[in-house]
Order: sequence, then C-alpha cells, then structure tokens
Amino acid sequence: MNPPAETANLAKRDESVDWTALRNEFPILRETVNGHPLVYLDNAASSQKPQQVIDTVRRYYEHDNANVHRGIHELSNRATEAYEGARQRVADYLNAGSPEEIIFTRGTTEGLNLVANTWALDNLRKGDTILLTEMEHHSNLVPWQILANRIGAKLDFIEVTDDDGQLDLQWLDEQLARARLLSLTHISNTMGTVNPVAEICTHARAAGVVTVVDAAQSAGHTTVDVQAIGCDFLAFSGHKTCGPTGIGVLYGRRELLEAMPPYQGGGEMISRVEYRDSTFNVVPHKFEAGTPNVAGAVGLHAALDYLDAIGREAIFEHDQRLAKRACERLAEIDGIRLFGPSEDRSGVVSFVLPDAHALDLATMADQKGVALRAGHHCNQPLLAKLGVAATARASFYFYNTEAEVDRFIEVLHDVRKLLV
Ligand code: 7TS
Repeated sequence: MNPPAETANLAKRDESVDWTALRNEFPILRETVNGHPLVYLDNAASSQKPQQVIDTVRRYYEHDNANVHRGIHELSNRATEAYEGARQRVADYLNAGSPEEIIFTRGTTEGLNLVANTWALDNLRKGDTILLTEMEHHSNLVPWQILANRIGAKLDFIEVTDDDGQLDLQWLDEQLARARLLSLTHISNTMGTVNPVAEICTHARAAGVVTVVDAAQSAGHTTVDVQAIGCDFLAFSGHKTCGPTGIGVLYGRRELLEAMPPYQGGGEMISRVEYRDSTFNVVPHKFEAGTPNVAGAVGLHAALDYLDAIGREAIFEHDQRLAKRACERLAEIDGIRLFGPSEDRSGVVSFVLPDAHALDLATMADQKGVALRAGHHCNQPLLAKLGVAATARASFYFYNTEAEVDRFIEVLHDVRKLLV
C-alpha cells in the first residue's frame, strides 16, 4: 500500500508551525460538549486523531483488508506490505537497528507484560531484584509484582523527591549493583517529570542491568531514540500518539529477542508444529501470535508520519509552553498544590485545590465542555506517597491552544465559586 497522500504531502513543519491549521485537521475538536466548545485536556489518557489517520484506516478497510502473511492473493499481499511497512516506519521513528526489533502489541501495558513474562520470567530467579521507580504507572508496576510473587524476586524503588517530583538518583549505582532489571517511565503521567533515561540506562548498562523504558507519555511528544537512550526494551501505545486504539509497540534489542521464549502460542508465531511439540518463528513474528491488528498498525504508520511532519521538538516545545502558562495561572490560586518539577517538565499538569475535590472539579468542568481527568491516574502508590487520594490533571498536546488554557482557568474559577 502506498503511503497516504495527505501525510506524504505534508510539508516539513518547524517552529513556524501553523498550529491552528493542524488543529483543524482533528474533526473531534469541533464537537460541542454540554453546549460548550470542547476543550480536550485529557491527552495523557488518550490523544485525538487527525483526519489523515482516520482516512488511512478507512482506506485500508475499503481497499486492502485481508489477513497478513498467509495469503497468496493480492489483498493479502497488500495487507502484509502495509503491516510490514508500518513496522519499518516504527523502527525509523524510534531509530531502532532494524524492523525485526519492533513487535506490535495492544499497547504499552501489553509490551511491559510481554517483557515480564518472557525475558524476565526466563532470566530472573528467586532473590533477584527488579528495580522500578516510585512514579510508575500501574502498568509498569503490577506486572513486576505478579512476576516477583511468582518467582520470589524482590522489588526495589528509586525514590521520588518530595518537593519537585524528580527521581532521587543519589543511590542509583548502589541500587543498580543489587538489581538485574530496571524498568522506568520516561515521562510521569501524573507529575510531568521528564526522567533522564539515557543517563540512567548508561549506568544500568555499566552494571549489567537490563533496562525497560515505558515511553507511553513520551513517544508522541518528544524524540525517543532507542539507540541514544541505550535501553534494551521500550514500549509505547498508538492511541496516545495520534494513532488508533488497540495498537502498540515493544522495541527489544535483537540479541535479547532472539534468546527469549515466546509470549503467547498460536498462529503466526510458529515455524513447524507437531502434535507434541513446535518450533517457533523468527523475531519479531515469534512474539505476535494470532491475526495482528493490521488496521491499527497502518493507522499508527500514518500517525507517526503526521507527528514527524510537524517535528517532535516543535511538539514538545508547544506542550511545554502551554503547561507553563497553565502552571503560572494555577499558581495564582491561593493554597493550590501543583505537582512535579517547576522547570523542564512535560505537558502534564496535576494539581489539588484546597477547597474543591478533584473529582467534583472535573465533573463540573465537563459541564462547561472542559475535559480534565481526576483520580489516581493509575499511580496509587505515588499519590499515597504525595499524601493525596486524587489530583485533577490537565494534559496538553499540540492541537491545544493558549486560549484553551485560559478557558480552562476561567472554568476552574467559575467552578470554585460554586463549590466553595
Ligand atoms: N505507562 C504510562 C506512563 C501511562 O501513562 C499509561 C497510560 C500506561 C503506561 C498504559 O498505557 P496503555 O495504553 O497500555 O493503557 N496512562 C493513562 C493516564 O495517565 N490516564 O489514562 C491512561
């Protein structure tokens, strides 16, 4: 299948990006909610999709749909070409050494579970230590708890500093010396902290510790280069990167993937099957049992083209600019508690007001068309450490505007008047 015309024709965008024109390419942003124009500030949970991605998926189903790798017929060949083309596109996007290092998954969660149930289950033993951080999403915590309970491994945590939500790396080398595997997030989905993953992975490599990076919050927002980071595995989700739901990526270093046992059994992942035994396919197919999400991969390809046409540095600068404006305006509210670093943060802004519960706030903001998130953000242990049960969270993306930040603040003030 040819690359979608629109994305192929998108001019390379730089700092002079026409953000308004981009915004207009997202049909859903024209929705009204409860009689108000939608202000969508829940991008850390899921991003919206540009017309180009929607059209690419539709075009795939209208013209190319079939099962992959099996058919001798034209449509199967087209579907296979589109699917494998998407794998190559992801490899380029992450600067992976080859497309064989890219496994399609359902999302970040599945990628992390895959590593826990293959490399880690095969290599870790009773008494081994798995090193995590205190800011991990449940998806990068619970799989390791399940594994640790199963094999008798231990969990250790890099602490988060109380004041600005950074990782406390002063004990990193000591912690790495006791660990076999380190799994950590690139960007915190609650505090917006950007972790120095390349530096941390350098230390881990020197200590012989295998590294896993959760790029759920970074892959669609900033440059993620697996070779520059130097990680062994990295996972992200298509739906947070302008792509479809139900498609994600696990990058794995080839030597590790080659040596790992399969994740699930079924079609596609085998080489030869007998009644009592089987041999397995080569990587990455060994890890992709069953009919894959071809349309999802094709949509993800279009999404990555779209993001790269804008430029990931420009996207991150835009996220940061909006977050800064939001933080500055929020900081004017007496008694507000803002979480995370004050500088060099991502577009995720969490806060707690002294007089209004986060859930009430988000519910009432929705009445005015502003989509926030409130709750524990799948970060229960972190919130317990921070001493709160819930935060309200606004998370920005490149299609959000300064006017939307101002509208969000205005709505917040209106809602507070009603709540206090
Ligand atoms: N890791 C991080 C850092 C995340 O933020 C999320 C989702 C995941 C993993 C899981 O991604 P999934 O696509 O497999 O579900 N974060 C959020 C959030 O902050 N609000 O809703 C989902």
